Amino acid sequence: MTNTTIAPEDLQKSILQHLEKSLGKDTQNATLYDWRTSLSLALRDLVVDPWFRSTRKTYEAAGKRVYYLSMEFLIGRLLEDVAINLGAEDASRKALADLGLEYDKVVRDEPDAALGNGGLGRLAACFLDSLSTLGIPAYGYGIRYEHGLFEQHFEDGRQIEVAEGWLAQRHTWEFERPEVTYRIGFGGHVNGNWEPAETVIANAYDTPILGWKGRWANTLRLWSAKPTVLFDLGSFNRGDLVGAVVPEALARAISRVLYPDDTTEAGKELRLKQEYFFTSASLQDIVRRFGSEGYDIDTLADHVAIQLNDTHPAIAGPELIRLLVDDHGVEMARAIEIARDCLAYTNHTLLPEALERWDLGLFARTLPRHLQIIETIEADHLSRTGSHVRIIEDHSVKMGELAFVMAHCVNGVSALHSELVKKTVFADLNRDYPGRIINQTNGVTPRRWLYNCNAPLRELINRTIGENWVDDLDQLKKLETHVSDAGFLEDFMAAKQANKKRLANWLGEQVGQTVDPAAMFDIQIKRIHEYKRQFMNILETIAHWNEIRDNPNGDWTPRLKIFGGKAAPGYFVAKEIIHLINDVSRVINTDPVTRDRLKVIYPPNYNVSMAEVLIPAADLSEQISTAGKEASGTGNMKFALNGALTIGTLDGANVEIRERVGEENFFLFGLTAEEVVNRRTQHDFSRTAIANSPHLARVLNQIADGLFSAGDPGRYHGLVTLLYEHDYFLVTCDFDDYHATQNKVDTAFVDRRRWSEMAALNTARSGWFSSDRTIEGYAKDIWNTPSLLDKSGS
Ligand code: NBG
Repeated sequence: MTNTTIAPEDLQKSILQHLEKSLGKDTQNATLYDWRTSLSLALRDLVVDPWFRSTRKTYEAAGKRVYYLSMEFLIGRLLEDVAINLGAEDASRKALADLGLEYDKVVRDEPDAALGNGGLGRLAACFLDSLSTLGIPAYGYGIRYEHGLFEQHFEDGRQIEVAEGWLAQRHTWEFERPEVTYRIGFGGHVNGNWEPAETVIANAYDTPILGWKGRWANTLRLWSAKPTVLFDLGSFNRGDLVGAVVPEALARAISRVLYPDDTTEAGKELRLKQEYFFTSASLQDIVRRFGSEGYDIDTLADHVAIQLNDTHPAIAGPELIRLLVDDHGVEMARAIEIARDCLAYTNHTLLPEALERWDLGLFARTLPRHLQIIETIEADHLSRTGSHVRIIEDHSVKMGELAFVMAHCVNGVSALHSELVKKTVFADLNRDYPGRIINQTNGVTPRRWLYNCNAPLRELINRTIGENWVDDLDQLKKLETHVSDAGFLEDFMAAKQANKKRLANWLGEQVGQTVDPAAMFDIQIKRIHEYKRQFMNILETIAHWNEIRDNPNGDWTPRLKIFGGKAAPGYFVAKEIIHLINDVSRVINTDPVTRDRLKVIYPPNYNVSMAEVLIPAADLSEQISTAGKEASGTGNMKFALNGALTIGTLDGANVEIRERVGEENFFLFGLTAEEVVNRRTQHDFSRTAIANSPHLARVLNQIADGLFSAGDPGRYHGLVTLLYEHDYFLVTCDFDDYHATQNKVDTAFVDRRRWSEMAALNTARSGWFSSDRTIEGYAKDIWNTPSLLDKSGS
């Protein structure tokens, strides 16, 4: 074990030195930013050693590296991550305290690195953490967006998007590599060789990703776009000041912003360029590194495992073939084989609108050489398999099919999802390539999502079963024997209560709302989408409100409903749902009859750091998607791990969570994936469901009458009509079961002993949802990459 322990005095010395020498400040003038940066630099110094050590070991082992290509890495803050992995949290606290500073305040000053939209990006960040913890040599490759995911503000309850600016401040964790650059071409013609019309430079920035106990560190390499010519001096000298900066502006546009779409295809030329930009830079880098080790190009797949995180980097197939054929003289048929042996693809959604397709004209204009190669890939695929599945069809290039055909392995992200991938989106390709589709159920890193975000529970677990669970999460099972112990359960609930108090304070600070920490904290946090059914949740909230008003002296379990999440800026219905939630919250929270029993809060700008405060405080986790639509979910795992009970459908990883925590410790409701498909074929299913549900009918009438939109009664006409006419996500059909199940939750919450047992069992039985387990699965089943940590763990 090589836990880098550092004495608080030494750390303090280093902090002060960085304050002076790296930032040019003295203690009198230092701001919070200066202190945070100095602490970060002092800790970063300690990361360099394990980082170099890992690189040396990787070269010595001469084995295989994993390359994780992802358009998104939703990292959040890094300071605490580094501190805990170094075992330097206490030292940091102490060093700062002696300088009159509070550690928690300093770490909260760090802006979130929000280089992702949601689950897919956060999964990539968890995977980096696990790859380093497991000591598997790996690089994450992505884009260094200047602006991460937009900031969400509410104006009169409506979502307003504001550009995010995490790089306005120095990003302390990265190392710029001005010498690591590649040329990326676009457009032009192919006359024997590809002659691009336009070229930009991809420039590398490296962030070390440290694993648990500092035993290993991998690299996250993000690409920034730069112009080949910095400045057009000719234009400038002619007095054309704007024209002089145009080339630079155009080039930089490529890494300027993260597309704020979640599961819908952007359909923009810039997006295609972004995808090719980072994929090409990464592959050039991979091939260069491989070459520098002196291997024969024919053995590339023995040393290189490339994982495509969704279809965004699917251009990797043709690009790798292009590099092999055009630059290394490999014969085309062999190049296709080599590329396929290197590549694997993860599918993250079944929503048809999210499977990328590029207009053929746009594609041909932007990547003419790649189009030729794709035609060859397609011909090869058709002739080998006799398949009728085309990659180029209906005047478009289908990236899902391309990724599938060019990957030696395709995986889904939960057991149910992987089966549906086989039966639906890739049914034909599954027949053409039997066995190619496998499952790797998602996971989450226990370092961030339990150890760091939930100190009270962490301490209780450490006291009860020791500390080895942090990188061996199955050990949480040992807690099961304590669940019959009343003292343990009391401590478990005390930890939950401490987290709820912390959240109550946070809500007071952030949204100026006072909440009762004894109420049930019921939380739904995720992107706003029709299939995730925040709509159903708010409708049920109104039904519950009605019930309390009808019987104000009833014995109601007090509830705090919390919503969090952003909508894609162009997703009109999702934005209407946000507006409705905010309108409903205003009415309910000011109702003197119900106010002590029901409250709805929607803090704006949900992000990773907010999740870290919300999840440990949850009693109830809302995982209520239409069955068959949520590929996996990972928030569901974080909640269960932190001792929240789930109310959920049989969708995504909910199925596996329920199997593991036990069906008696999970509130199940709703149609199954199969029933959903059948129900849609029934005539007028939503009108029938509404007619049969007095609760729902009443709620919809209230909304339609403008009860929540005084002065603008027609505001939600569209949303209500949607349910009557095109309730594709079956809100109306699942409503009654959801409502009845929520009532069961209310009753269950009152039995404190039983509830605490159920909550503790959720924690004890969620160890399997560690992303360490997921990565071990990928390493064994897809990559064939062993850990390079010694048996002793160093
Ligand atoms: C999301 C799914 C989630 C899943 C994550 C990570 C996309 C395209 N998909 O259900 O919606 O948990 O991926 O696999 O963002």
